[in-house]
Amino acid sequence: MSRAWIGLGSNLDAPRRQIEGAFAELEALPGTRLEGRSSLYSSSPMGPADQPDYVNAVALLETDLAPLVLLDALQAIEAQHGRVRERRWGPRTLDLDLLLYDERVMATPRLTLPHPGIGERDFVLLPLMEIAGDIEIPGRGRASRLLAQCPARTVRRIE
Ligand code: A4P
Ligand code: MG
Repeated sequence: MSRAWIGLGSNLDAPRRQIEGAFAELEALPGTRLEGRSSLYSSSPMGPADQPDYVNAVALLETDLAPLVLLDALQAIEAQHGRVRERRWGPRTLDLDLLLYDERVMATPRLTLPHPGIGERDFVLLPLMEIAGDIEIPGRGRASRLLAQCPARTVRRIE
């Protein structure tokens, strides 16, 4: 079994419900257990400002699925939530990012590990640290140090 950390985000169509539904769907993936889930967090949008605030959270999975198979599964869940890809960093019903997969480091056209944005995003690092503690991000350093260096700090816990 491998450990995979998933970042969840939504800012359309009842974001909290989208995130709650996604936790249930992650739990139902084949060969996979939902081992942990953070609280829900709210944050101002990174990127275009003319979009609603986001709800973000992080899940820990124990899984038999290989990284690319897991990515396929995450994208299938996004599609079920009616995700439409328009502009970069634009609003979305559900975004599922594969943040970390064991200590794997890779950069391919479809998958980069760790997720390239992980180190600059308070809305990823804070929920991650809630359930992972001061985890080491391969090639980047400790989560607490990355969080201290984050440019904007708008994230807050909502439940
Ligand atoms: N991809 C490569 N590596 C990964 C990985 N580790 N996990 C590829 C997931 N996908 C990965 O992603 C584009 C492609 O990245 C995928 O096809 C996959 O093969 P996408 O989700 O289709 O595109 P995107 O999400 O629109 O673009 P991008 O740059 O990935 O956006 P992000 O990074 O997901 O950011 N503000 C707040 N406050 N909270 C948010 O959650 N999210 C975004 C989206 C913008 N602003 C936000 C938030
Ligand atoms: Mg994404």
